[in-house]
Amino acid sequence: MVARRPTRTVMRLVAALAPAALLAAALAGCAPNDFPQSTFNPRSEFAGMIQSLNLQLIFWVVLIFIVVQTLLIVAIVKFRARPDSPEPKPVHGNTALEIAWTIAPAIILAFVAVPTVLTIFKTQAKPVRTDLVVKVIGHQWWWEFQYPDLGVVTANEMHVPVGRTIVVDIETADVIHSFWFPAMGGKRDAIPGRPNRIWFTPDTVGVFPGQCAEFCGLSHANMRMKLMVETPAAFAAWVELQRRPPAGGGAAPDSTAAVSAAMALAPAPAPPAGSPAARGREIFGQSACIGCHTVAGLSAGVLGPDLTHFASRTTFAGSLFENTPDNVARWLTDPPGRKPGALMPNLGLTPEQVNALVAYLESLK
Ligand code: HEC
Ligand SMILES: [Cu+2]
Repeated sequence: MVARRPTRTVMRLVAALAPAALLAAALAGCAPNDFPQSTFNPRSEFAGMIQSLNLQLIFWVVLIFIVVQTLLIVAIVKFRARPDSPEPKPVHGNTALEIAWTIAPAIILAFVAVPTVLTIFKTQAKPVRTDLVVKVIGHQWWWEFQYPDLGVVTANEMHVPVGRTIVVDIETADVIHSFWFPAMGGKRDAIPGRPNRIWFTPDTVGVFPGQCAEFCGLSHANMRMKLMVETPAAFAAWVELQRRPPAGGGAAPDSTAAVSAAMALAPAPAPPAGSPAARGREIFGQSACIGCHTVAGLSAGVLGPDLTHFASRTTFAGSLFENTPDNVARWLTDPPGRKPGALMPNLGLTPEQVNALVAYLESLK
């Protein structure tokens, strides 16, 4: 029995629709706003250089594609075998042809190589200006940001002023990570024992997502971060807040005490005695938290993120969760259950302890 073959009409329909379907699939990649981590939305001079190189290469690639496909189609149609056509003449040993198809690719490669190498030199060069230095330290699986000249330490959300050249010194506390904000430009690895550096000048105010770009273990995909590009005034206000001693008192770090005084910034008021936040502070100060976390004036742990101004951050745990009381409560109840492999253990806290701790953490503005 002969299998039924699709009718000609069906075949024609498929042939007509296939290119349309392919085109639709290809064009779906062109909606820039649906892909916040797209590399095609440059927002700094560094990312602009990569974009321009990319477009040049795409130009040559498309040109080559069109030329080759045209020749191929012409050859198929024009020289196809016909019932009475003679044997084709062999071209083996044709010196002119062989020279041509050696030189042509060499020229094409030169058009690709020269802009590529130039861009590598430009993006690897020393920064022309340094307006702000940020030291970023990759940890399994979160990011630490230190501002050595401002006395600020924070995690997972990097604040920078727009239009200023940011020099980022990249280090790691454990394995290899890679620092990558697609809107700002290329990736740069955080390698043990080998400080790395990248610089860029953000040109647009906004929040840009980033992410570790070098596989670094179980929660590599959950090692995200945010770049908050702010007006210089908003950035200065953020810095002021970050330098303020935290709620709950404790001394401000020495270097910042004088500055806060000069800025007339009073320490945030301590949580009123007997309040859930005060109870939370007490639990925090008496449990394992202080071994891993810093809250200025209270503890000095360095295994986990600095929590001095935890409530001023919009997300936590590698920018994985929105910073809401519910999410923080769920986190404290079982960190590795919320984020696979998280290096903060489940401390077996009771719901009362969790609620008090959440109240305390959310008071750390
Ligand atoms: C053994 C060390 C350790 C202990 C003990 C510990 N933590 Fe953590 N904590 C971490 C690490 C590591 C992270 C980062 C986890 C990640 O994002 O993968 C973290 C993250 C956090 C975060 C999210 C911070 C952010 O901005 O991303 C909070 C809040 C937190 N811990 C609170 C606490 C509290 C409260 C306690 C005490 C009840 C505690 N931790 C005990 C290591 C610890
Ligand atoms: Cu990583």
